[in-house]
Amino acid sequence: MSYEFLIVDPQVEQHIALIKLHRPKELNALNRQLMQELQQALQELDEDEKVRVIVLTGDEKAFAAGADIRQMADATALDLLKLNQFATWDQVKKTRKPMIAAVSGFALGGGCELMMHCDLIVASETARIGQPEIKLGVIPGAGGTQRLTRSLGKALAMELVLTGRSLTAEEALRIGLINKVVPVELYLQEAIHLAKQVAENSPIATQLAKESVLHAFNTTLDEGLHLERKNFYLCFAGEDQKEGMHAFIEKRKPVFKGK
Ligand code: DAK
Repeated sequence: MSYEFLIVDPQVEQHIALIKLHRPKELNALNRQLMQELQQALQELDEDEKVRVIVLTGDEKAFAAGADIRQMADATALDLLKLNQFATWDQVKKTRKPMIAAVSGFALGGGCELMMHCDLIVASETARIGQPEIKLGVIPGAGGTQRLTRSLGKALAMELVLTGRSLTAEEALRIGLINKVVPVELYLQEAIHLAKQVAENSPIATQLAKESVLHAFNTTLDEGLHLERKNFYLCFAGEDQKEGMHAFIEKRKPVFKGK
């Protein structure tokens, strides 16, 4: 499958796929076609048994500077309702495999929201992260008000959403929005390195772990504990759990097959 606004490598390393947003002149602004292509690529990679982890990146200057303002500027509320753009974002949300964002430069508006859909985030020192929608007369539309509040609490989320100011990578790291900051020449390499650590583990367990952690944002403690327990039991349905535990007992490295 070839794409106009994405570069996809389903095997950048063993078990690791790379999706690069590729609309460089517009700072990877997320127009409708790009989002449809992303939906398609994520769906294919999520179904590809060889892929265990997906790394999502842009380029040095921008991860993504937000949804395409030119495409939205003259839309009416009914246009947006009919276009139902949330459908493409839903695919990002429902991707079961762990996703790692490798972020450099601008991650603004929809770009910040796309970054927050990822499970781990590695940023370059140049990253600028924020929700500037308020300066355009609107509010975040792809989860920004909810995900920032759940990650950072009310005070910081309010400040970012009401002022539109962006965070440096260091600040984002300090407040726990992202996982790592590295020099710009290393951000993609570091994200792939992190992906390799995840990909060494059982893909069944990593998917169940992802589902369980994300559930915590959406439910009561008792409900979350209930799902965790069920997912723990489910790990015992496959060979990977036997391999992991017997490898420990036999003092060797486990080889997980995703079975
Ligand atoms: N949309 C369209 N074009 C953009 C863009 C964007 N978001 N960001 C940058 N560009 C374009 C610029 O127009 C410019 O194009 P030309 O003029 O050269 O043709 C080119 O990219 C380079 O940008 P600049 O010349 O502005 O570059 P600078 O380095 O001077 O400034 C900047 C970089 C990132 C500070 C600046 O470009 C900027 O402020 N960009 C806009 C950032 C922003 O406000 N982002 C939030 C957009 S609203 C939804 C899902 C998601 C959303 C909404 C609904 N549904 C599912 C319904 C999300 C909404 C948003 O993200």
